[in-house]
Amino acid sequence: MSFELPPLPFAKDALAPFMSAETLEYHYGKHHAGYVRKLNAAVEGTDDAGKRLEDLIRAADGGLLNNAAQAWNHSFFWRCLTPGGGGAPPAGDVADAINRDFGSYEQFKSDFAKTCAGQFGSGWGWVVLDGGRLRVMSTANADTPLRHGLTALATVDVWEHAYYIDYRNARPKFIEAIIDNLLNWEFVAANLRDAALG
Ligand code: MN3
Repeated sequence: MSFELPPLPFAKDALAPFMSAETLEYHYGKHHAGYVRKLNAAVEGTDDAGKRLEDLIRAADGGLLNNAAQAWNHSFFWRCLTPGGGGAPPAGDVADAINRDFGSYEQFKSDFAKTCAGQFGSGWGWVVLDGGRLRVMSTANADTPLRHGLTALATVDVWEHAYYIDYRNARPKFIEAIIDNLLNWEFVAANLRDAALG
């Protein structure tokens, strides 16, 4: 296996009731694992097998790109979640950047939730660093900020498989639950620091 399915950074039942163990059994154990399996099948015996996943995503296209990007997006997504997370970020660089670029945490939350909910069909909502400023955006299907020269700081998976077990069709409720209860601000802060260091 060239590319590995990273272990979840929390126990499968640690995010309940906001994200159930059953959702993680399917979302991580079937969907994410499936993208990694298909990616490995596609690169087996090729030069791509030895590449860094990020480099592969920047250069790939077609089905290879879709599986590589989904592998990366999901690994990133799990790290954006933590039990006891969410709500306004603690005082520090992330809180300062949110106030600078959105005016307030409440405005940020509203913009991020709307952007995530408004993605038509499958995709991802993102907080990205774009020219030194934070902004929110969404991408369709497997598309990822890496492909647009942007640095991802946080994401919410808004494919139906992310929320259908726990929230049925209520995508906005799922998004609000993540933003209020699970968002891992320490991981966001680390991403912002890494970007500043280049
Ligand atoms: Mn997913």
